[in-house]
Amino acid sequence: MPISPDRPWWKTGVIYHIYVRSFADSNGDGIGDLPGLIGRLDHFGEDGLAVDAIWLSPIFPSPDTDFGYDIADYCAIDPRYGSLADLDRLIQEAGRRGIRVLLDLAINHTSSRHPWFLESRSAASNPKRDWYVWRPARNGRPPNNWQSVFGGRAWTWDAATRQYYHHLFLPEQPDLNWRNPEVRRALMDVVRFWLDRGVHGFRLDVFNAWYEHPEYPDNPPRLGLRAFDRQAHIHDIDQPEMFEALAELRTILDSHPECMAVGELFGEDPYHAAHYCGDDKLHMVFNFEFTRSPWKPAALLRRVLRWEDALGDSGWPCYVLGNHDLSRIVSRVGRGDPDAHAKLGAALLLTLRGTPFIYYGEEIGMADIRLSRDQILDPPGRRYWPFYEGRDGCRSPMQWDGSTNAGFSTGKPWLPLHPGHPHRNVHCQSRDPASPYSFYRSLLRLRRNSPALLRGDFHPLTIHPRGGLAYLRRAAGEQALIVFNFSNRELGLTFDEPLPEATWRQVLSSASNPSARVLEDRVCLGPLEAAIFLRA
Ligand code: ISL
Ligand code: CA
Repeated sequence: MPISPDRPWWKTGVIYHIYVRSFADSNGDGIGDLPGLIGRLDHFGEDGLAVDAIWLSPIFPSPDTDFGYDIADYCAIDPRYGSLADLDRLIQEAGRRGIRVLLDLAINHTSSRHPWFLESRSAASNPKRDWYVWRPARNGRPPNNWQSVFGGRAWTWDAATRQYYHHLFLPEQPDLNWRNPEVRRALMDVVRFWLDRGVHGFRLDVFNAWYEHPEYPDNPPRLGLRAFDRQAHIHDIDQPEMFEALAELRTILDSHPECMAVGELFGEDPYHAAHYCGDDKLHMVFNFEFTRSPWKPAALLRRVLRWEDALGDSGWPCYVLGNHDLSRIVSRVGRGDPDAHAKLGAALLLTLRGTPFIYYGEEIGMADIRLSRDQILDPPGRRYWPFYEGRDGCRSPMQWDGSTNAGFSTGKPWLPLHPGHPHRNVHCQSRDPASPYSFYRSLLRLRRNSPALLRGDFHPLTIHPRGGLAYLRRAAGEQALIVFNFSNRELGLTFDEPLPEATWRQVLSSASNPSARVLEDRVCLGPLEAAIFLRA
C-alpha cells in the first residue's frame, strides 16, 4: 500500500465539534462562551482526548432565531460568547496545545437583521437590493413553488417594496444572492478575515444551496411526506456556478498554510458529495450515513463501501455519529448497555479510513434530553410538535462534573441538563477505566501512534456480515484488525477470506473483561464488544 508520510493534518487528525452555547459558561448567564471554552482546553490537550482541531458552531452576532445560523455580522463575535480578543486568545491557547480552530460559516443566508438585508429591504432602488433574491409576485402569488426547509413557502412578501424575498430556511434567514459579484467578493473577504486571524478553516453550512437557478422555475414534484420533500430540488440548490465559487474559496484557503474546508451538503449522497471534493473544490463533504443507518453491521458496511467507492482517489472520507441537528448516537441505537454502544460507536468512528468528527459529549456517552412543549426553542420543533420535537434534544449542556449544573455554569443553563449528569460526567468517567471517556482516550492515543489506523487502506473481511463486523487497515509495516460484535450475545465471527497468518496482538477492547480472541478460523467476541489487534 502506498503511504505518504506527509499527509495533511486534516487527513490524519480528529476534529471535535463544539456547540459553544452548551459547552462551558464562564460568567453565569447560562450560555456557553469563549472564555469558558478556553478554561476547558485541557480536555483536548495531551492529558485529555488529544484531538487535532475543534470546530465551533457559529459564534457571530445573531438574533438567535436559529441559534447562530442567522448571522447579523460576519466579522465580529457575539458579546454573549466573548470578543475578538477572546477568539485570538482561544486560537493562541489552542495552538499551544497543537489544536487548530475551525469556524462555522453560514453564508447561504444572513439574519434578516444583518445591515446588508436592512439596506436591501429598505427600497427596491437601494444599491444592496440585488444582494438578496427579490422577485415580483406571479399572478398575485409567490414567484414559484419553492418551499422552506423549516415549513411553508420559501418566499416572504415585503409589503413596503411589493416584492417577495427568498429564504430556504426561516423568513428571518434571507438567502444571499451569490450571483451578484459584490456579494461573492464580500463573502470571500469574510473568509480572508478569519484566515488572517489564524483560524485553520471552516465548516460550510448548506454550501450547495448558495446559488439558485437564475430564472426561478418551479421544482418538479416528487414523492415525500412534507411539502419540502414533495419536490425535487433541482432549481433551488446544486447549480453549476457552485464550482467556480468553490474554486475561488479553495485558492484563498490554499494561500494560507494547512487550511481546510468541510462542507455540509444538503441532501447528501456519496456520488453527489464526490462532485464537490477535490483539489480545486472542498477538502471533505460530511458523510451523515451513520446518523440514520440501522445499527447493524451489514447496513453500516454497505454505507462505508458506497462512500469509499464514490470518493475514489480525489475525495477523502469522513464520519460523524451525530451533530447539533440530530439525535445523539446512544439515544438512537440498539438495546442493551448505552455505554457499550457509545464505545462501539467510538471504535467505528475512529478506526475507519477517513477523518472522524466527535460531537461534544459523545466521549461520555451523553444522551438526548426530553423536552416538554414549552421548553422547546428550536423553530422547526415548535412548528412541528408533537410530530417532531426539534433539534434541542442533542444540545443540552456539557456534563463536566458532579457540581452545580454539572460544572457547565453557575447560573441557570439555557437548556436543561440531562438528568443523568450527576453520574455521567467527564470527572467521574476519567477515574473509571471502563468508561466511554477512558475508551475514547485510549483509542485516540492508539490511533495517533498507529500507521495502520492513520494511513492504512480499508479492507473488509466479511462482505455480508451478520452480528459482527471485521476489517483490516493495512499500511506498510503495520496492520490493524478491527472487530465488532453488535449483538447482545457472544459471537464467533468467521470471514469470507482467511485472516492473514500472523500473531495478532490485542491492543484494545471496549469490554472491561475482554473476551475478544483471534483463533485460526474466526474471532470470538463478548456481547457488544469491539476490539483492535495489531501485527507488524
Ligand atoms: O436539521 C435538519 C433536520 O433535522 C436539517 O434539515 C438541517 O436544517 C440542514 O441539515 C441544514 O442545517 C444547517 O443549516 C441550518 C441550521 O438550522 C442547522 O443548524 C445547520 O446545521 C440553517 O442554517
Ligand atoms: Ca456565558
